[in-house]
Amino acid sequence: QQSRSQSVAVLGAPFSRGQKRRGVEHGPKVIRDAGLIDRLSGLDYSVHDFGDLNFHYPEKDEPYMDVKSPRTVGGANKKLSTAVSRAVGAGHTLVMLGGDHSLGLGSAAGHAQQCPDLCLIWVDAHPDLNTPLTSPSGNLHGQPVAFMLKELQNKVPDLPGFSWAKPFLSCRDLVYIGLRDVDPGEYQIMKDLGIQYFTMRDIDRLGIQRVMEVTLDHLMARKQRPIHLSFDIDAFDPLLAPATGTPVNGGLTYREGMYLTEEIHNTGLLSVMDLVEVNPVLGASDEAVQATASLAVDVIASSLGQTREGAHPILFYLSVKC
Ligand code: HAR
Ligand code: MN
Ligand code: MN
Ligand code: MN
Repeated sequence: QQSRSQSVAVLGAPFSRGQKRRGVEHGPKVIRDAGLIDRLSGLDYSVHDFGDLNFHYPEKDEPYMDVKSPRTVGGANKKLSTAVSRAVGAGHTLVMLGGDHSLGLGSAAGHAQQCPDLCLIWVDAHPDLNTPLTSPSGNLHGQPVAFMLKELQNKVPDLPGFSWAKPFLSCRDLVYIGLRDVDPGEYQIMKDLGIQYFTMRDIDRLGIQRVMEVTLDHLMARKQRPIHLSFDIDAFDPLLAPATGTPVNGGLTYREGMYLTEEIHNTGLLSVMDLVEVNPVLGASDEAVQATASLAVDVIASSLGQTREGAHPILFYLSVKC
């Protein structure tokens, strides 16, 4: 299977104001230091590292109701959306390195500017579907999907800093995988809108093979369309990905993560992916941080075509005649 684009761009978004725990802004650095660029180059892509975005921090950013840092998060996402749109418009397959998951909004919104028919696969322990009114924490990394969905338009108040963010996604074009920590408001929205989702229990019951089959059938039912993969590292079990802000027991195994991403690669439709919520400050040890960052690199490489079967170079001196 060929990927859509032979050129991969990597964009860092060192941003942490969508939640309370500092450190996740160092995600792009530790993921690069774990060898990301070499791994992608080894997959025969031409890799363009666009470096890290530089975010602007307003001096005063009072909460809006309970929602923390709305102008800061809104502004960072606006900037990210412009950068993502430009990279996709230039023909790159884009890898966005977070940062916290509030960045999923800017990334997918920028992608949608170029590809209005995109679909979204959100791999996460959490649906990140709270509205500013249902959020139990006031943290915007638990809310990005609410700002995307057209069906929630009249449920989401105008936050300062978010006037640029117009909903662009239909709830039919979204699938969640890996859920195991869902708030009451999120559950109600998922049920009311009939969003397709697979909890860890569903993965236990069906197996990851069936989950991916149903996911892709659901999203591609009418036609093939570009995929936005938003991968929160906390989808994995905390034993594998300890360096993250909101770990939840009972997550994806390594093999489930690799199968999931292999299947996405095999569609040939991956257009943008996010890898978010790696927080090196929260690792109990250097080994814990390295393990998490290295897992992030494996997820990205697998999404972009690294296989467990081995590479497929044509070694003429070995060619077998039959
Ligand atoms: N659902 C909780 C909230 O809204 C926690 C959500 C966020 N954690 C994340 N995002 N890492 O997936 O605050
Ligand atoms: Mn998330
Ligand atoms: Mn999460
Ligand atoms: Mn391939």
